[in-house]
Amino acid sequence: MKLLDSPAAPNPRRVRIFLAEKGIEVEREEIDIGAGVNRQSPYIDQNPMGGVPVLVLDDGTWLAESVAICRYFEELQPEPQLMGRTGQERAEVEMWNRRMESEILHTIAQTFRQSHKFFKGRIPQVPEYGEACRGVAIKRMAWLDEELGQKKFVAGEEFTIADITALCGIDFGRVSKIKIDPTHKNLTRWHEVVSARQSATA
Ligand SMILES: N[C@@H](CCC(=O)N[C@@H](CS)C(=O)NCC(=O)O)C(=O)O
Repeated sequence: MKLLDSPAAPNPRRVRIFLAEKGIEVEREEIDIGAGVNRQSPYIDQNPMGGVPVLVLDDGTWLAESVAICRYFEELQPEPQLMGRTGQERAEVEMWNRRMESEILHTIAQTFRQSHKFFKGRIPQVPEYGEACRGVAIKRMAWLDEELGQKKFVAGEEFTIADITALCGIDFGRVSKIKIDPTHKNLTRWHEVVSARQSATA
C-alpha cells in the first residue's frame, strides 16, 4: 500500500501522526498540491474530492478521508488503541474527533482557504466567511481550554485521534496567525504534552 501525502498540509499530518503512534511504516508518495496535481486527472478520477491524503491499497482501491484511513489502520492493528476500546468509548472518541474536526481544524483551515492565493481559482473564495471562521476558531479554542481543565486529553484520560485532529488544526493556525492565547493555561499545557510526543514530528 502507499500513502499519497503532502508534507505541509494538516490532513496528511493527521494520518502520519496516527501511523507513528502505532509504529506502522507505509510507503509514501508526495503529491504536488502546489502545482494542483490533486485537482486534475488522473488524481480526481480516483478521488473526486481532490484532497490529500489518500491511501492506495494493494488491490488498487483508493481510500480517501483522513479519518477513514485512520479507521483502516485501527482495524488492521488495534494497539495502541486510538479510537476507543468499548462501544461507548468509540462513540465518545468519535464525538470529540468530530468536534475537533468541524470546530477547530475546519474553521482554521477555512480561514486560510477563503483568502489565501494558494486557493485562488481552486475554490470559490469568500474572504468575509474566512474571517467569520477565524472568529469561531478563536472562540472554540477558548472553549477547548475550559474542557481541558477537567481532563488530560481531548476525549478523556487517554491520547486519541481527537488529540491528533486538534493538534494538526491548531498548528496549522500559524499560516493565518491564529495562536493559542497564553492565558489559556490548560490548552497550553495540553499542546506542550502532545507536541512532545515523538509522533508529533511525523
Ligand atoms: N476531508 C478530507 C480533507 C482533505 C483536504 O482538504 N486536504 C487538503 C490538505 S490538508 C488538500 O488536499 N488541499 C489542497 C487542495 O484542496 O487543492 C480529509 O479528511 O482527508
